[in-house]
Amino acid sequence: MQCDVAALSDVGHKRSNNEDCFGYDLAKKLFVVCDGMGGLAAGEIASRTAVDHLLTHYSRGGSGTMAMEDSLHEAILSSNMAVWAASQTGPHVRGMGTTLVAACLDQSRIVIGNVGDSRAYFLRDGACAQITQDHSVEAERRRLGLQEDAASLRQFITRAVGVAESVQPDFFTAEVGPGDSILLTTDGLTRYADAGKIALEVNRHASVAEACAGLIEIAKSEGAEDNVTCLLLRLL
Ligand SMILES: [Mn+2]
Repeated sequence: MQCDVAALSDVGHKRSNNEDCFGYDLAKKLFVVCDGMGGLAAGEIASRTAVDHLLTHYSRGGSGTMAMEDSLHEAILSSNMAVWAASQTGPHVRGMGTTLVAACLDQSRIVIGNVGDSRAYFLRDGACAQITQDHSVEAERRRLGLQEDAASLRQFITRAVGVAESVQPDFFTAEVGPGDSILLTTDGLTRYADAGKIALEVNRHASVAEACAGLIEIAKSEGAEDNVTCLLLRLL
């Protein structure tokens, strides 16, 4: 299946550096967005390391959806080891980590893998739905039916790539067809735009590049307290 892709990242209005990172490989049909964390430049190193490593180490073995999920799983575990190993090289990078949301495609199916609170959304026929579940204190308490405590908890993520020797991604699989779109994005957008707002913005634009720019503009018009990144994929 052929696809159009566009991606944009913006430092936002409050941060001095951009710890978000994206990458894709159209030949492998692999797309990824990461949001790094750690002191000084460590967050940037973590997210860049994870993106680069995933793109390099993802290779489809076998055929079928399970093989695609297995390949993505292996590549995420490998990225985790790369960030973890890098974090052991000195005090300036100790404890660094990153969220990761990745999508890979074959002829008719998409597999999404995620760690942390960067998200994948699925858009079809003008509607938009969140696919991934955040690994954050706030989201996990809500899933347990507990009262939402405070926005102050929102920033705490419960899983990240590179903070330990092992990591547990979640996976989601869907049948996809021409006209469907997938958005990979960081919390720098999702704190300002829910699925309805994302659908409205994406549907306003004919091109994926303009839609990405429009989504970034929503975050910037709302204050853009964090880095914001969008990767939008449209199936042809
Ligand atoms: Mn962020």
